[in-house]
Amino acid sequence: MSRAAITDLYRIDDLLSPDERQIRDTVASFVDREYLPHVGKHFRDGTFPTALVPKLAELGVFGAALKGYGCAGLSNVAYGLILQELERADSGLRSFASVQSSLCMYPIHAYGSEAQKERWLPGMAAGKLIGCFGLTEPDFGSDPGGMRTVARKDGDHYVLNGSKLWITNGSIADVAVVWAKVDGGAADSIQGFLVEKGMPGFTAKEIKGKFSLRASYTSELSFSDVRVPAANVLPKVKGLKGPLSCLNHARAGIAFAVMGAAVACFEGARDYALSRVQFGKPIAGFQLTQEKLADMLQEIVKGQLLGLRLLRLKDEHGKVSPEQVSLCKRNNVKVALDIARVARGIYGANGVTDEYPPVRHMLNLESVYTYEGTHEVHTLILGKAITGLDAFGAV
Ligand code: TGC
Ligand code: FAD
Repeated sequence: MSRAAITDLYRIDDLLSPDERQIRDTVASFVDREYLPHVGKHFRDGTFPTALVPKLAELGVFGAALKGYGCAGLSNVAYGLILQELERADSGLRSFASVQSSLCMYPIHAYGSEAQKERWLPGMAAGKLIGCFGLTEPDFGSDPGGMRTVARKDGDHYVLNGSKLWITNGSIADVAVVWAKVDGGAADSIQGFLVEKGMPGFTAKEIKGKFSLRASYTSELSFSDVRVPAANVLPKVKGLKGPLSCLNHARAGIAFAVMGAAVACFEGARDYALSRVQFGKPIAGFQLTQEKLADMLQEIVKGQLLGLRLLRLKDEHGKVSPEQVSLCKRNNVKVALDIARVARGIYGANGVTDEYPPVRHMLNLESVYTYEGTHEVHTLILGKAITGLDAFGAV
């Protein structure tokens, strides 16, 4: 059986349309050719491959599932397949695409004025403008409703003060979708502001020292009396459901995407185990190694089917529920992380170097386990859906 055939043991390919297979294969070839030979150096140097952005745009990657404004208008399944191929290379590349598409273009598309859509979306789809999404703050991560960033109305402007932390793409973004409480209100006053690079009082500083997602820029955003025109407020949504609905969109793609990292680790470990000889035979011939490979493949097949079903539901119904998303994000990120760890072990000492991919994927997936709702947050979202009881807060 060929390598591709064993990875797709359940012929999940047959469940995809010809168009979906074609875009998946196009992005896969691009990643193999343009990024895999260089990803190790980017990870080691802590740099993001900005030169790939316009090329990815040409393939229709950014805002792929959005309609109009220069976006490709593909299915959510196609979008998920694209993300999976980017993730197979590195979660950093996939994070860039997730944030650009689901967390910046999506809110502008769903909640923006016509003028905002015309101004930002075509440039973002073309990869000429970069976006980021500022929700998390130093003291409010899992509990964003407590945020302290505030916007005070002042004539035809809002005056923004506060800070956001751990913001992907922050230091390279042309526009930041920043969520803030308006006029000292509660969580139901939260609105989205399009803060533009260069606005006086707005700074974005890269966070150094990450051992995870090194080939991705993560930043701290600060706002000190930033005067944002009222025309830059997203007019069609108010309250915490604004940012959370964007997360729903992003999490669904990520939940499917992480299977790309799992596939990279599985295929790499299988190849390595077939070629590495100890005690006179390939380590793939030992039963203990075979059990590891069997467990990996089993979880990949299950995760692929789960992710595909989630995105098909999204295509069929136009949306998916938070608990449907949580189940898939919670399962697939955990199994991808487990697979990366086991693959790392199969490579022995070689597995701790960046010459082979598993340790890079393993480190990246630690961030994915935490961002877009931690594993525990998704457990509690499911727990609430199952029992009707909210286990999040103090009350
Ligand atoms: P709660 O009272 O439950 O809800 C407030 C309002 O929001 C609605 N809602 C949702 N709407 C759409 N999608 C969802 N997933 C939603 N979840 C809740 C809800 O119906 C309600 O609406 P309304 O009309 O009644 O006002 O809010 P809560 O304060 O109890 O919080 C719930 C909780 C903990 C689940 C939520 O805050 C949460 O998900 N926390 C995790 C925060 C998080 O995921 N942050 C991610 C930041 S962005 C990021 O990580 C990007 S990583 C880079 C990359 O993607 O590559
Ligand atoms: P905390 O919320 O402080 O959680 C710490 C621990 O406590 C976790 O294990 C958590 O699960 C647990 N915990 C919290 N509450 C509960 C509870 N009720 N019950 C049980 N356990 C609980 N944010 C953005 O807004 N935009 C971005 O672009 C972005 N990009 C990121 C990129 C990277 C590389 C990383 C690492 C993070 C990024 N984030 C971004 C932030 C991310 O969303 C947050 O880190 C995440 O929401 C968790 O918040 P926290 O780190 O403050 O952890």
